Amino acid sequence: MKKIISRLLLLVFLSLPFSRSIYADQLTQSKPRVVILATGGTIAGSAASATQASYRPGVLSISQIIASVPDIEKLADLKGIQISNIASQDMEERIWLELWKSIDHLFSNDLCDGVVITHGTDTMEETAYFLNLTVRHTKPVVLTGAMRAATSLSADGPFNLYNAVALASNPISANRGVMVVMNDYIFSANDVTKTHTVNSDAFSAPGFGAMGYMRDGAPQFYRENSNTHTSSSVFDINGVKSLPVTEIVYAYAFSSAVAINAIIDSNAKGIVIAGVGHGNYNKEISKAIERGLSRGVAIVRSSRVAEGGVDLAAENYDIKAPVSFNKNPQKARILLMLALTRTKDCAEIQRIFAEY
Ligand code: DAS
Repeated sequence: MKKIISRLLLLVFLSLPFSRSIYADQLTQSKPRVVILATGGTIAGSAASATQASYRPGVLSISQIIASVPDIEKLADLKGIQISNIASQDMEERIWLELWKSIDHLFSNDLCDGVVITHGTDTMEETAYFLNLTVRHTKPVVLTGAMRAATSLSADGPFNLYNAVALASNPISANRGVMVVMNDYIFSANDVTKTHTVNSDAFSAPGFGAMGYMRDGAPQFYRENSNTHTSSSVFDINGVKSLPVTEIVYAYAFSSAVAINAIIDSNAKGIVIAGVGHGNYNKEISKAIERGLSRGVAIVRSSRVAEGGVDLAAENYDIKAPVSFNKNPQKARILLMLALTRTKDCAEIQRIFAEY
């Protein structure tokens, strides 16, 4: 009886003019528009044979890469733009600014519904985090790459790209911050990092875990990205030609202060300490930090340790350098660069690290 009633109600609903148009729209709805910005990396890599491990990154064009992925054109109306074709260890500030400008133009003029960036894996987390803090829109931006060259047996790039386009095409992906898709996992740009040098399962988010998972071309989200990002970010880099020079100093047993003092004497505006343990360092480094702070260099304490971050309850130091909380050194550097476009005040920098 219930079935008959629900069928009758559906027939009544579909007989109404407005529902027919809605229903018809859904049937004939045009595909989402996705732009793929290509920068290079292993996903564009080529090896001498399908089984050789070594390869050259940044060889194939984005049109060749798209053509190598069956069914990807069914997901969205695709447009590929070749921004660069480099190994991402050679990433440059000008490419970051060009990516930002391209995405801002595409979204501000409603020229697409989502953006995918193909990128080398070595610095993918950094480009993703930079865009997570500066692309002030809600539409999805998804980065992906590969750990095996495009010409390799069981290359992982084609399916990573398929997943990235599927994620960027899905309205449910909006307002989640910049994301990274690798090996079926969806990661937040906020906490993803590369944790294996060569394995195809190379990314994780220590202490946070993946944001979700791609299955059959659809995202299953486990959690939200709780830090401030994208459309809620204060960082406006429109018109910025270069970012404040910010370097990283790695701490280790009986580390000298040669590197940090050289950076202090250079034109650096900021330094991140990749400290041992809970953001610790020896007396040599401590003296150099004091010297840097007295010369107006902004210094933030992070840690070389993969998980746990650095909070203010650190060992007794008389130094007032802000801490990075859960930002690893390479991400703390990006946040400090952007913070320095707005302030040099220690307390304000610390507040920014607590929010982003
Ligand atoms: N060197 C690596 C890079 O371009 C290759 C890769 O994994 O994409 O980041």
